[in-house]
Order: sequence, then structure tokens, then C-alpha cells
Amino acid sequence: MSELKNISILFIVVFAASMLRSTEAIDHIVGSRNGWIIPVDGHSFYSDWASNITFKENDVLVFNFVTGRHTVVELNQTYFENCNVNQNIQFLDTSPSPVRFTLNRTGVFYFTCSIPGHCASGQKLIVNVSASSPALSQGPSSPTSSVSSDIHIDLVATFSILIAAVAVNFLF
Ligand SMILES: [Cu+2]
Repeated sequence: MSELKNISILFIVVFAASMLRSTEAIDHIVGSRNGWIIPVDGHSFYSDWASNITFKENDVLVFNFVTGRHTVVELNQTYFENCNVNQNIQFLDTSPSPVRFTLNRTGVFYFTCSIPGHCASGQKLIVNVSASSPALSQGPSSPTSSVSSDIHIDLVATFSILIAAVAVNFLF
């Protein structure tokens, strides 16, 4: 029987390892192929881009742009809304592109470009970062439901592992 127990333990370890892989940090290319620009499609371009992505702690934002044409600054919410780019929390290295920024905490980050007029023209990005967790990656969800659905997925995964372990013990 001990051999069979070992099989079930192996089963659990493999499952756990495959779940851990989903927590690896991911590079996100800001604006995808368009990169970091004054959006030509209107002010919602970067919020539309961000709304399709789940940002996790320690993921990296990659800002691609023509060196010298743009910069990357992090602002607080008030200065971001007013495009007060001189009150930045961080002036990220502007040359050469790309600028890489590690999302080193949970919560909301605000980014824009410090070149005059660019913020007001819509070159601004809000990123909402959630904690790294073993939850499986999921599609876009409303902010109010994301926490509970994360827990739900965790429970489903945990039960799947338990059932698999029991099944292995029964079958052999
Ligand atoms: Cu710019």
C-alpha cells in the first residue's frame, strides 16, 4: 500500500507544481504593438488595453517607444488626473527604450509621459495589481467579483487534487 501512497503523493506534487507555474512573473508590453505613444484611437486606448489583462505582483511593464520622443513617469492619483507630471513619484529612466517597470506591490499604479501635452492627449495608463496567488489565470472580470472568483478557483483546484488523491488510492 505504501507504494500506492507514493503514487498519490507524486500526483499531488505534479498538480501543485503545475499550479505554481501560473504564478511566474509576466512581461506586459504596454499598448501591445502600438507601444507607448499618444494614442491615435482616443483616450480610452490604454484603459482598453489594461482591461484585458490581469496584472499580478512582480509582473513587469515594458514601455516601448522611440527614445527621446516619450518618457515614463509614475504619479499619484490626484496628479495623474490633473496631468501634473512635475509632481512625479518616479521619473523612470527615459533612455534608451524600452523602460521596464516591476509592479512591486499590489494596488493601483498611474503612469504617463512627461512631455508637455502628451498626458492631456491620452498617453496615460492605470494598472491595478493583484496579489500573486496559485489561482489559475482568468479572463477580464469586474473589480468587485475578482477576489471572490480567485477564492472560488482556489477551492475548485484544492478539491480536484483531493478527489484525484482519493481516486488513486481506490483504484490501485
Ligand atoms: Cu509622450
